This record gives sequence, structure tokens and C-alpha cells, in this order.
Amino acid sequence: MKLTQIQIDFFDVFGYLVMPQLFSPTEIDQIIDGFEWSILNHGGGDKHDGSNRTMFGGPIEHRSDMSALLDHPALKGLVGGLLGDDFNYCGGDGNYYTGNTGWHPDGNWGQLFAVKIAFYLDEVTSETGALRLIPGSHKPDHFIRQRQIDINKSMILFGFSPMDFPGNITIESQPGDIVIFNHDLYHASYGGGTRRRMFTMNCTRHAKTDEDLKTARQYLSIHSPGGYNIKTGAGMFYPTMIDTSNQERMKHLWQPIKIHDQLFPHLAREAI
Ligand SMILES: O=C(O)CCC(=O)C(=O)O
Repeated sequence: MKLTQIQIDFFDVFGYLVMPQLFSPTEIDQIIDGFEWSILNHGGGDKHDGSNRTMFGGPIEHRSDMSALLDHPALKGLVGGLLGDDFNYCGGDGNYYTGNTGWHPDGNWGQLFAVKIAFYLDEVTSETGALRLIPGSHKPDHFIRQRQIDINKSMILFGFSPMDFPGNITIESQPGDIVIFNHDLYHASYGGGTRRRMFTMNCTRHAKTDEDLKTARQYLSIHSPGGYNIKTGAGMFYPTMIDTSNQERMKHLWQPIKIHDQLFPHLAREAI
């Protein structure tokens, strides 16, 4: 799959893209099966009672068929079309969400450095936890960023609920649809139940300049197993992701592995 120039321009201006049914019904059934197995066996999902969010790292890294998402031609075309074909895969999180997620961006990089790929595994609507976005809020000159508005306080500040913040849109979706957004874009979710199934993959540009490398190090010092003080047994990724990787997939793994090993040598595979 190759993105059109219109899709690339849309992503640049609004900060997100929706890809309806990027995964076929058969594929998404397998992905749901892989997610459920992973969260139940590696993510604490068996203990989820709905009182709090259950979250685990590297949701695609615990089983070989899930790790192979990184080889999926349509997904690679999507991410590669935005970040370059040599993009870095940098983990993600898998969730049984409980309740609302307040407004936040995942980063403040001031450039297109990182994207989040969101998989919603059940049908979600504006009333049941669909992703909400504020298009354009990834740009450093957006009024929310310029005026440092805390959207979650909009009732006190402006007299309306955060979910009614002007200009926000809801991405209602079916399993198989994919939303990809710039980490700097403000996003939230309202009205979900107590077991809203959703997982993400994070990807960044491959660092090529000294400045990029500095940004990549900054990114991985926070958004990585080492940043969260988690032992995967193999540093940046869980072993299955690395052990089932061919040369082609390794293009997307080697740089984060190398930087993570430099930042957190005590967590590197050889050190464990
Ligand atoms: O679906 C949601 O709750 C929003 C997800 C989110 O905020 C995130 O992944 O950073």
C-alpha cells in the first residue's frame, strides 16, 4: 500500500489519518485472539476487575503472529509513507481501559518525529469510548499550545465540559479500522465501559542526524522498557519480537535496540 499525496498532506495539516478496514475481518479476528492471549498471559488481564485500567507493554511482542504485524504490507506502507520506509518500531501498550482518558498529547516534539497506531478491538462510538482528536493541535502554533490551555479544566476555564471542547472530533470505529496520529496531537476518550480493548504501536523516524539522534535518545529514555524500568529479558523489546525477526523486520528494530542498550546497559540482553 502506498499513501497518496492527499493523505500525506492531510496528515501533515490535521495530524492524523483514519484507514478504514486496513485489516480484513479474518486478520482482525486473529489480532484480537493474539491480543487476548497476550494480555491474559503477560499483561495482568486475568486480574482485571474493571476498577482500574490494566495496561501492559509491547502488546505485539509476546507472540510471533502478533510480532509479524511489523511485516504487514499495508501497515508498513502506512507508517513508511509518513515516516520513511526505514522507520523505527518503538513498542506500544495494550489495554483493558476503564472509564475516560483525559486530553493529552503523547509528546511535544514540535515536528513529525513519532506516531501512534491505534487498534480499537470493539466497535466504539462517541458514547462508548471512541478516540477523540483535536485536529491541528500537533502544530506548535496551535492556540492550545500557544496559550497553554489545560483542556481538562475547560469547565472551570470556559464553562463547558472537556468533551465538548470546540473543534474536537470523534473517530467512531469498527475492528479492523486503524487510526494513526502524530504524538503531538491532543487526544482523549469518553464514555468507554470497564473493559475497553485497545492497543497501540509507536513508531518514530529513523534518526539520521546528530539532532535526530539526540531526539531519539530523549524519546527512548522515557518511552521504552528502560524508561518505565521494565525488564523484557532482551532490552528494548520482548525476546519473541527479536527472535522471530528476519533481516527486513530488523531494519525497524536495530536502532532502538542499540540506543536502548546504550541508555540502559544493565537491561541489555547480554547483561541478563
Ligand atoms: O482510547 C483512549 O483511551 C485514548 C488512548 C490514549 O490516550 C493513548 O494511547 O495515549
